[in-house]
Amino acid sequence: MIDVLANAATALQQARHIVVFSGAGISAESGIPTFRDQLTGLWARHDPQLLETAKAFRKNPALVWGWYLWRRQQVLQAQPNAAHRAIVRLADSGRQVTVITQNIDDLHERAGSQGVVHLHGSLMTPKCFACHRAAALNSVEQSISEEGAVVEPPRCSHCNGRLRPGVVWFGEDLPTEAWKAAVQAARHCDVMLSIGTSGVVMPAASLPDLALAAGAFVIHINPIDVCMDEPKEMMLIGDAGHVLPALLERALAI
Ligand code: BJW
Ligand code: ZN
Repeated sequence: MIDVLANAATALQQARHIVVFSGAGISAESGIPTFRDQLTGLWARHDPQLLETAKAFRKNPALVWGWYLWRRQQVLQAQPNAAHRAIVRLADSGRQVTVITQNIDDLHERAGSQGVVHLHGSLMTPKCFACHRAAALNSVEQSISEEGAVVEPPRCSHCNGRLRPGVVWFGEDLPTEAWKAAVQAARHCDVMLSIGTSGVVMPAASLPDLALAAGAFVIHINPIDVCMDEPKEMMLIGDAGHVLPALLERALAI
């Protein structure tokens, strides 16, 4: 670990453009559950097929809307953690830092990161299921929701369709501009920090491959080994809230 940390610190020190590619694990220490962790992940207790697909929404919109209201409430009550904050210090050090997240929370933004690219949408931007128009958050029912609550979704002010969360479910395309920006950044970075993702969901999971193919270093931070064993990959085992600040301290004394 010490050698890998030293090598990762050197790569970071020499980088001009750094991409931070984050997944659910970066928000775990803020109290937001991941998806696939076996004991604590959302999908250990909830069937994603019943809650996180367009088919599920068509079948039971109130169950799905209630589920996302509850998750939004969890996020609103959470605070950015040491890893989110460390990324802001990294950007403040004068390097070009592009934050690409799979997460639908706003913890990067609340820590102070700017221009965050959301590949899987956001809990904060509902849209119409029928006409796809974005709906302002203040037009959306703000009621506090319990886990398992069933809440009828509000209606679109244009077409009276049901509002749905502005997130990307399986089988749906990623937002075009976000995906283009992510590919562009992955192809032009010197280092990608891939933090807290299991790397199984496509096409997001292909971004580290793109960065490696373009000659960048990819530094993974995760309590479990997610390395693909490519020559320019490095694996830092541990929680993001500990490992990332330690890495930045070593690389940049920040
Ligand atoms: C820590 C930590 C700590 C814990 N510190 N780390 C075959 C090939 C290519 C594609 C496909 C394919 N078969 C099917 C597909 C398509 C599909 C896909 O990829 N499926 C695979 C699962 C097989 N992809 C799609 O459908 C995507 N769209 C698409 O491809 O469009 C084109 C198309 C159209 C039509 C048909 C087919 C294709 C869309 C994907 C949308 C993903 N949506 C979700 C839900 C979002 C809304 C919501 O939150 O409810 O996005 S699924 C879920 O997974 C969520 C996440 O963003 C995403 C990734 O999860 P993530 O972040 O990696 O979390 P976990 O839980 O998996 O991992 C957490 C990690 O953190 C773990 O490693 C922990 O160890 C670690 N950790 N504590 C650091 N303290
Ligand atoms: Zn509408």
